[in-house]
Amino acid sequence: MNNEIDQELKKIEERLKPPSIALIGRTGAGKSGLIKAIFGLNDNEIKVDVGLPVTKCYQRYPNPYNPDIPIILYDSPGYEASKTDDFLEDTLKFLREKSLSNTQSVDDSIHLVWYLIHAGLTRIEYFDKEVIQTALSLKIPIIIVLSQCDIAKPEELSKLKKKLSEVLADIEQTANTQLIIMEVSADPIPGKTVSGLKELTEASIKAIPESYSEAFIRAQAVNVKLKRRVAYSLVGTAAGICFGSAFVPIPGSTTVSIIATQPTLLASLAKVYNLDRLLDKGAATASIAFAGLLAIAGTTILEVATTVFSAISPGFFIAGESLAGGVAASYILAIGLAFTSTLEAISINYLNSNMNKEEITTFFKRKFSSELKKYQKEVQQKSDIKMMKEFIESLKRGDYNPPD
Ligand SMILES: Nc1nc2c(ncn2[C@@H]2O[C@H](COP(=O)(O)OP(=O)(O)OP(=O)(O)O)[C@@H](O)[C@H]2O)c(=O)[nH]1
Ligand SMILES: [Mg+2]
Repeated sequence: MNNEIDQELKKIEERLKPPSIALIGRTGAGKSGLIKAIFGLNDNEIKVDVGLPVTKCYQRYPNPYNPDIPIILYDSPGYEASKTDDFLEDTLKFLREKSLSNTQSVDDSIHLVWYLIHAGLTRIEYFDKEVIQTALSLKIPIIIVLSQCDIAKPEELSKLKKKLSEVLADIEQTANTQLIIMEVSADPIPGKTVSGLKELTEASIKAIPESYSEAFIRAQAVNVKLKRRVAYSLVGTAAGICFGSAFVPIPGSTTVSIIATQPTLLASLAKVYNLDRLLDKGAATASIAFAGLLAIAGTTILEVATTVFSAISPGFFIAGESLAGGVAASYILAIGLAFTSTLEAISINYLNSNMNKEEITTFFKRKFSSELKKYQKEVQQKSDIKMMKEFIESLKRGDYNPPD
C-alpha cells in the first residue's frame, strides 16, 4: 500500500503541466527582477545564457532555470531605445510562432504574457500598443505590469494609467475584453516595500488554462497560502489509497509503521512549498538542508504522533497488530494535514527570518504537536465511512477549509 502511495504521488509530479510565460518589456523595465521575486530565484539561477534562443531576443528556459521548478519562462534581454523596430518585429514573430494556431499543442504555446511598462515612464509607445493588440488577437492572455511603482510619483503613475486606458480603449473594444493592469514593485529601493506580487500571482493563475495552474502555484514563492490546495489534494490522494481497503487489515501495519513509512508523502508536501530548493540553495550558509528537515520531521512525527494517538486510543499501539485501511487513512489524514500547516508556517517564518537549525527544530516540534491535536480531532469527527469518504474527496478537490 505504501508502494502504491509512493507511485501515485510520483505520477502526480510527472503529470504536472508547466505553463509558459513570456516576459516582454524594454531593457531595464524589471523583467529579470520580477522573475526572481515571483519564483524566489537568485541571480545565478536566472543567468540568461542557460536559455535557448527562440528568436534573436527571446530565450526559453527549458527547465526554467532549475529542473525542479515546473514552469517555462521566455525572457528577452530587453531592447534599447534605438532598436524599437527590431524589438517589435522580433516580438511579433515570437508571439505568432508561439500562439496556439501555430504550435503543435497547447503545451507548446504561450499561456500568458507579462508585458512590463516602467511606471516612471510618461509615454506609451506605438509598439506597446502593437504588441498588446497582437497578443490579444492571437488569443494569448496578457497582463500589463506597471513595474517599479515604488519609484514612480503618485501623480506620474496616475497620468500613465490614464494614458494607458486611453490608448488601450479601442483595443479592448475590438477584442471585447478588459485588459488587466497591475502595479508592482518587485525589487524596491531601500525604505520602500515589495508590492503587487501576490495580486499578480493570483491574476496569472486565473489567466492561464486551468490544467497549468497547479504547476504555477507550486513554482511561485510569493503566496504561500495558495499552496494549501495542492498539498491537501496530495494528502487526500494518499489517504484515499488506504481508504480504498477500508476494512481489510494491512499486513504488518501498525500505527507506527504507517506513520513511519510516509517519507514520500512528507517529501512531496515539502516540495509544494519549494523547501527542497530553498533549503538546499541556502544550505551552505544557512542552517538546514532539505534532507535535514525531513529527518527532523520524521523523528518529530514518530515522537509526537505516538503520544497523541496513544493518548486517544491506547490499543492501537499493541505491537504486531494490523491496522485496517480506514484507520490507517485517518492517521495519514491527521499527519498529512498537520504537516502541511507546519510547512506553511515554516515557509513563512523561515523566509522572513533566518532561523538556525535548533530554532527550526524547536519551532517544528511545537507547531506540529499542536496542529496534530487539532487535525486528529477534525479527523475523528468523520466518524462513519460516508463522512470520511466525503472528507477525502473534498481534500482532493481542494475545497476543504481547515479549522482555525
Ligand atoms: N526601484 C526599483 N528598481 C527595480 C525594480 N525592479 C527592478 N529594478 C531595478 O531596475 C534595474 C533593471 O532591472 P532588471 O530586472 O534587470 O530589468 P530587465 O527588464 O530584466 O532588463 P534587461 O534584462 O536589460 O532587459 C535593476 O537595477 C533593478 O535592480 C523595482 O521594482 N523597483
Ligand atoms: Mg533581464
